[in-house]
Amino acid sequence: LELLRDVRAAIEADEFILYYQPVIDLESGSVAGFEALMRWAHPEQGVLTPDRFMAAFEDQDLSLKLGDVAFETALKQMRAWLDAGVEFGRVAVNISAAQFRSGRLAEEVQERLARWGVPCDRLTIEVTETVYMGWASDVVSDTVRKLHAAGVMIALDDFGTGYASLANLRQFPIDRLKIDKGFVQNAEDAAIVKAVITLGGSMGMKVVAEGVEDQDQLEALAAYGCDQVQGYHFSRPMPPERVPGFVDGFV
Ligand code: G
Ligand code: G
Ligand code: MN
Ligand code: NA
Repeated sequence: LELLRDVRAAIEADEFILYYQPVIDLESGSVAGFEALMRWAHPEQGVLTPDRFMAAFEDQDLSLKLGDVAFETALKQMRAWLDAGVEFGRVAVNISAAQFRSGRLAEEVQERLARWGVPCDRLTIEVTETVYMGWASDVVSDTVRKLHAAGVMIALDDFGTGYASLANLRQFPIDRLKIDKGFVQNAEDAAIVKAVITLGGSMGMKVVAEGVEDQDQLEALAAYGCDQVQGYHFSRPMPPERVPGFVDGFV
């Protein structure tokens, strides 16, 4: 309760910011884009990760407010990078279940993109398997369908940790399948990782491996035909001011 009160005050004080983690395209060897990850720039405790304020994402009202902050912050940042000629590719924003509840998320996102003058094809939305399979699947399906039709890319996050089957998921227009880092990091799950990459490819989705921390993991993923990778091996999530330098220095 105290945490929720503090989060509410911190939203008012603009203490929530986004860090950006690069997503690397293995075929071209270039930066495909960045995932935007929320951080709390706490005045006393420093930069906090979401595990320190997870309860806020579970609160309906606060998770809507944080969702607004994430979108506005990401779009403002993309506008600035576009103006400065920074080749950031696409930015992926994580969406929580609460944000679908209004039934107007697709319209809201398109209004925001238009307001900031950011093209739809600069944005990816990440939705977890649990959200797809959870509350009002038809609302989620309808929303992602509209966004996909407008050119926003749709990524299925944390794939393999929930209970969705690929057969269920065929009703959603999914562009990217993100294999959860748990599978990527466990050598015993190599067969699962391989199978997901093959299956994703045959369903017309690009597959992104999360949590790549070392060269061995990277080489295995490349051998399996994984399309894109993300993880500490390339970079931890970074503050936006480090993005232009990362893009310039990445070969
Ligand atoms: O960075 P990491 O500790 O950065 O993030 C932890 C979890 O918090 C991840 O599951 C991530 O998807 C989630 N998360 C990070 N930023 C956001 C956000 O802006 N919105 C939502 N809904 N979840 C987020
Ligand atoms: O949105 P999602 O649940 O996919 O959030 C990604 C989470 O994974 C974030 O907390 C991010 O900081 C974290 N992360 C990104 N790369 C790595 C990595 O290589 N190793 C580990 N342990 N965590 C990572
Ligand atoms: Mn994510
Ligand atoms: Na994930």
